[in-house]
Amino acid sequence: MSETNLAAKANHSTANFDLESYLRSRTVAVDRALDGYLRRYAEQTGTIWKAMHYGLFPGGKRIRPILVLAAGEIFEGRRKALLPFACAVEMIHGYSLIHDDLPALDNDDLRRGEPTNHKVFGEGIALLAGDGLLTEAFHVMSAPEVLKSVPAELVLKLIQELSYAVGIAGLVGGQAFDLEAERREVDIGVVEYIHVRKTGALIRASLRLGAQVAGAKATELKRISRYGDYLGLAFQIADDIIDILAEPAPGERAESGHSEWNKATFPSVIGIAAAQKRLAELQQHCLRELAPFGASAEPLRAITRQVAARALNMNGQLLDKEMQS
Ligand code: GRG
Repeated sequence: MSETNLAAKANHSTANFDLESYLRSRTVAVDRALDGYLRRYAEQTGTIWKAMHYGLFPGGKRIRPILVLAAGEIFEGRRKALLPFACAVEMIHGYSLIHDDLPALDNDDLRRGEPTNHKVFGEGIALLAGDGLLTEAFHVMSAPEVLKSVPAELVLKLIQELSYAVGIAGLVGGQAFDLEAERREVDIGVVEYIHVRKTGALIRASLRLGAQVAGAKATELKRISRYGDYLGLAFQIADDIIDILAEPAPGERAESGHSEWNKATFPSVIGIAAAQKRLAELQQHCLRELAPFGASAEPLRAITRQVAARALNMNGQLLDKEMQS
C-alpha cells in the first residue's frame, strides 16, 4: 500500500481502534495542507491574509475534513485526491464561523476561547476574510493539480453539490431561517428544518465528497448520504445539549438575559431528556448505515459514538429513565 493511500481498511478493528491517534494524524495532514494553500498568498496580501489564517488556525476539531477523509478511506481513496476537498470544506466552515460571529449575526467576542476575527481585525477585514475563505475553497477544488487525480467531470459535480449544500438551500438558507426564528415561537419541525440545513448539509456534503472522490458506487453513496443526514442532526443536537447543560443557572447568568433556552434547539423545544433520546436514536441509525462497510468504517463508527457520548454522558441517568419509560 503506497504512502499516499489512506486505505487503512485492513488495520481497523472495533476492539483496538484508537480514535484519538486517528484524529490526530488526520488533523496533522489537514493542517499541513490548509497551511500550504494559504501560504501561497502570504507575501502579497497583508492583513486579510492574516485574518484568513487566523480563521483557520488554531483549528477546532476539524470534524468536516476528517469526515471527507474517513468516508474516502472506506472506498480506498487516495489522500492526495481527498485532501483538496477536505481543505475546501474546512475553509467553508471557517468562513461560516467568522461571519456568524459578526455583530450583525451572533455578535460573539470569543471563538474557541480566543477573540473572534472581527475583534482582532475589525469588522470589514473579518467580513472579507470569510469571503476569501469561501472563494478559496472553490479555487482549491478546481485547481489543475486536482484534475490529475480526479476526473474533471466529477470535480464539476462535486463543486455543484458543495455549492448547493452551503448556499440558500443549505447553510446560508438555514442560518437565515434561524435568524428569523429568533423572533417567533418555533416547533420541533422548524428546529429540525433549520438544523438539517445550517449544520447537516455541510456534514453530509463532506461525507459525500470523500466517498465520490474515492469511487463509491451509487448504492454505497446513498448509504453514506443517509449516514450523513443522521450524523449532521446528531452533531447539532449534541452541541445544543452540551451548551444548555453547561449554561450557568438563571441567577448566575449575565444581565443580557442571553440563554441557550431562548434559541431554536432540540433541548429548548422538547427538553433535555427527549433531545438525548433522539440523539441516542440517531446514533443507532448512523451505526446501522455503516454496518455493511465492516472494519473500513471503524473511524466513522468511533466518530459517531464520540459525537453522541459527550452529550449523553453528561446526564446518563436522565436518558436511562427516558429510554425505559
Ligand atoms: C454565516 C452563512 C453563515 C452561516 C453560519 C456554522 C454556522 C452557520 C453558524 C455557527 C453557529 C453554530 C452553532 C452552528 C452550528 C454548527 C456548529 C455546531 C458549528 C461548530 O462546529 P464545530 O463544533 O466547530 O465543528 P470547531 O470549532 O470544532 O471547528
